Amino acid sequence: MTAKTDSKAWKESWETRCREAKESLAGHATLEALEALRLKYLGRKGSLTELLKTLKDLPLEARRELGGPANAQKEEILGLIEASRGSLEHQSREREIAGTRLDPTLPGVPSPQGYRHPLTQIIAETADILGRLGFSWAEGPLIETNYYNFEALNIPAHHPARDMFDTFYLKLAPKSPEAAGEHGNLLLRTHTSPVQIRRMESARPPLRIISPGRVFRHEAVDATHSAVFHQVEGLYVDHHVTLADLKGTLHAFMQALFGPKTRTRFRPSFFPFTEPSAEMDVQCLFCSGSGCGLCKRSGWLEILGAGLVHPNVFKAVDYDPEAWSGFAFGLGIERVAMLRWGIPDIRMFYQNDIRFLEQFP
Ligand code: FA5
Repeated sequence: MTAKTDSKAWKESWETRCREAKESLAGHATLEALEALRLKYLGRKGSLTELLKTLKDLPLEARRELGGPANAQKEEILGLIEASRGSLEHQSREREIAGTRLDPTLPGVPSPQGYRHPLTQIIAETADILGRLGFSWAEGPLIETNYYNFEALNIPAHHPARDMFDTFYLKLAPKSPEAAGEHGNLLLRTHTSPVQIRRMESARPPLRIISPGRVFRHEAVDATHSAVFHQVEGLYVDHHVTLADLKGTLHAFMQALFGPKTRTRFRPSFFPFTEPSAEMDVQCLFCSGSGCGLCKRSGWLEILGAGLVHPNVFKAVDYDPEAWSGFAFGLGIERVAMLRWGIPDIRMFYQNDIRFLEQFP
């Protein structure tokens, strides 16, 4: 046999097998049958694969002539197989869906739900109540300067009143030459009262603000004291603001927070930035005032400090103390939450125990 007849025979054989493969492809009905066809023709030992391997034995000219079209036909058949596979898989999925009965009345799979932290809830509630009384939200930095935390609030350096606040001082490198003046002068704010100064510096009276936030004190932790806790500051400045305005506002605030039957009392106290100053206690809800461990047998729990803004504070922000008067208060958020829900120990708020947090949906 000549090389020419060899090539011709190869070509005929190839075309016959390709035709056969295409015809069989048209008749198959299942994915298994399709796979069997693929193996029969184009598997490692498939008839087309085997024949293609013999192409190399043909003369160069025949290889050139037949190689390209043969590979193109092989790719075409592979393409047809893949298209059939796609359509068979689609049909099989459709059959599966059609055969499944969907019951929309079955209960869903419950997904775990998070809750707002009890302290966040109390802050939102105080903002809501005081918002209705005309107070708007203000914020200040947690890292403060001596000036805002103490001096502008009428607590000069070396004044014994600084002992009221056990302070965390910071040693930070100044960020810029302008900030260098503050170097060694920074601290974690011990109360939210510095926001009073910041706000009065940037706005003219009358004004009415609340400022909730975190405060820090270097003090021993026990059931009612924490080194990190939250306060809500309130400040009202206008003409002719009196102690009666303060009492009336706090009374309305406490009734809204704890309910109309709640008993509160106003005690004289001392804060350098208010004159006169007072503290407010709420009757202990654990023992109804008869005395227990939480209220230290007194029947009352202190929740806020307050008073009329001291004239020196007005002078520090360039408000005329003859023309303006005001009241301010600072409420302990943890104490409110403890009273509200009967929580016996302040440390529970910070332990992130899910069994505790789940109780405040
Ligand atoms: C102050 O911090 C004043 N800045 C409040 C104030 C504001 C007075 C404006 C006058 C005018 P005092 O240190 O008493 O005051 O704290 C206020 C409230 O924060 C307390 O009544 C108490 O409810 C809460 N509190 C104080 N220390 C702690 C603590 N260690 N842990 C939890 N709550 C605390």
